[in-house]
Amino acid sequence: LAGALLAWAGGAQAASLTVGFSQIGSESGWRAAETTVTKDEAKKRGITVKIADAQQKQENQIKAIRSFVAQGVDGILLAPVVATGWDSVLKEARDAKIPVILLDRDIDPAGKDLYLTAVTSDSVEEGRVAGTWLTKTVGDKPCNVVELQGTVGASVATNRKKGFDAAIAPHANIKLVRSQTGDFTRAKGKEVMESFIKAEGGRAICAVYAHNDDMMVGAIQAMKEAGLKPGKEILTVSIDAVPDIFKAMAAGEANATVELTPDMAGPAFDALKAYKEKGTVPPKWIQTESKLYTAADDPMKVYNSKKNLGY
Ligand code: GYE
Repeated sequence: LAGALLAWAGGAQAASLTVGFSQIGSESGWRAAETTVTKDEAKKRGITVKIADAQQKQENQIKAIRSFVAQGVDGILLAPVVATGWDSVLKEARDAKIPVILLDRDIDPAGKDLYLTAVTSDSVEEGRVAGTWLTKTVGDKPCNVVELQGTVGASVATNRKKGFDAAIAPHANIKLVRSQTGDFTRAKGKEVMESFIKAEGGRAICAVYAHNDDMMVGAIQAMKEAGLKPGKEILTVSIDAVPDIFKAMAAGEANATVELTPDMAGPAFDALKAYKEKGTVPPKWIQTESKLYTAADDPMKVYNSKKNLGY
């Protein structure tokens, strides 16, 4: 019996996976939730996950990947801070036969054969959903829009701009008057919004589009401090669906958000397990949903339901 138990324990051990996760940092509430969910989803599957926080720097991500390769992990999750500059390090992982799965952001299309699959939303579609909501809400009134972009060079920043621009393009009454990066953080969102208000005059701004909710929360603060009424005088639409934006909606200070699940690791772990254990090759893209919420959707109820999602 002891022998059998030992053999069983040995077998179980051999089957459990060790995965390295090169995380960007904790710039937003969504990102922090993604990290929490990653730990939970690993635990559920008996996977050991090693998380390296890159503090927003690609060079730290490259170092982390090299260290995961040196440790001989079974797989690597990568949330790429920017879209370019991954070729050589991902080739090193491929040479070591360690599958890489992208989480929540893409790399340049040229790098397609350097990763197993990508778990992301359709970030062009997110921008389109946000822009379409705005065109419907504004109707044919003239509307000057300011935009807070995500991190420069991040696939999601490029794409969220692209989708939004495409949605408003046929509407001559809607004009994008200012657009600048707020790096996905509350502090920069607030700072950039303050400069927009100064440059345009608060009353000349009809709507704010932010590539994430955290920047919008900062922008809402800036508008209030300038004596403006976000959600009433100035429309807001952003992306992520973090709990605090629902609080703002409930207070009448925000109008709309596009939801992004923080559970990108769950599907990634499943794909990795199936690949390692059965040789199943996943589709190149595992797409998550993009759902619009507005202040009409019982924001406090949504706020409360977010609590067990890593927030
Ligand atoms: O929307 C934002 C974050 O890459 C999808 O990064 C992610 C984005 C997310 O910091 O809040």
